[in-house]
Amino acid sequence: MDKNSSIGKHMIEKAKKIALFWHISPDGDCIGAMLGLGKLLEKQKKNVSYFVPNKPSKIFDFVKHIKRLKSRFDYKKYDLLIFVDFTWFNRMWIISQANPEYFKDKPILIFDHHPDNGVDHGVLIKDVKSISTCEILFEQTHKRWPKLYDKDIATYFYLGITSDSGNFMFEKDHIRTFTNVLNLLKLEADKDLIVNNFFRKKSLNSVKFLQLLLGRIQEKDQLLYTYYDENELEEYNIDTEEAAYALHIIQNIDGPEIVLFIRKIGDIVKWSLRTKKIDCNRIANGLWWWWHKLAAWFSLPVKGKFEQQIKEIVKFIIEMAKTEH
Ligand SMILES: [Mn+2]
Repeated sequence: MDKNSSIGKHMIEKAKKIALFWHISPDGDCIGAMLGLGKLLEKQKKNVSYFVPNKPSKIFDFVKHIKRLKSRFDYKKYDLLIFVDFTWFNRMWIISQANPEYFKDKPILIFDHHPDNGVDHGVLIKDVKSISTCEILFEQTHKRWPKLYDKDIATYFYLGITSDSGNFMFEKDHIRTFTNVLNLLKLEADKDLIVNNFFRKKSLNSVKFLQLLLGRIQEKDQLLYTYYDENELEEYNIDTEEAAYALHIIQNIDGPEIVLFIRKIGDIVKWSLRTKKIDCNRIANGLWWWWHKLAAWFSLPVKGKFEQQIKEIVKFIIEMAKTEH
């Protein structure tokens, strides 16, 4: 990573016009990484543009300058393209599928912590041991540009670390994460803003939707699940991020070994899987596209009746979990 870090530094120094990209369904890490890095670049008199494949959730409306992000890429000439929090082109498929040729010969710099690969060119600053892209960015940029830091930048990077770590619940390198977070707090990261707006605040509609999904819970052997169809969100005037509140609640239910949260989005069924002890990496062999030890996400095309498809996959997962013991 060190060699690529200095190449990356050189690429940034050289570039005047920079486009930053984030992945589809941006999360707190992605948003914090884009806006934090973007502000650091703007302070160096760079011309920075921000692009997203789809609009961020309403839950991020509290984030300063969130409206700077444009959801339509302009395909103009940029000296440098920077991807944060993803390596796969697929994670921003709306942009890359519209004109994949555009990206083929462009200088690309990537900051990421996911294990996936798939970019055929570009300088990769990747650390899969890190809990978040914001952590990598903070470590890389604070020692390089300490004087450029301000309260906003510290708050952006704090948002990424706290959201990707589930507010410091997930297993990773605690000493590293807490050291970085302590340094961000010393730089006046606004922890209260994030706790109040990101972790505490819920709309009444999202609570009512939670009620609906709790009513749908099914239990089978050591597995618990609930589900919804995207079409149901409109009635409640909430988006998928707000609907994910149910996952945060059901994954903490005492008892079941595996928790599944299933959503039908267009012609795709998306699955979030959480386990207590069973290693997702092992039971998921070949089926998922992203996992760490106790969590996995995967997508399957809609096949037949939604509820029937759920039953079949649930059965498959129960069998996989059994073979592991
Ligand atoms: Mn991340």
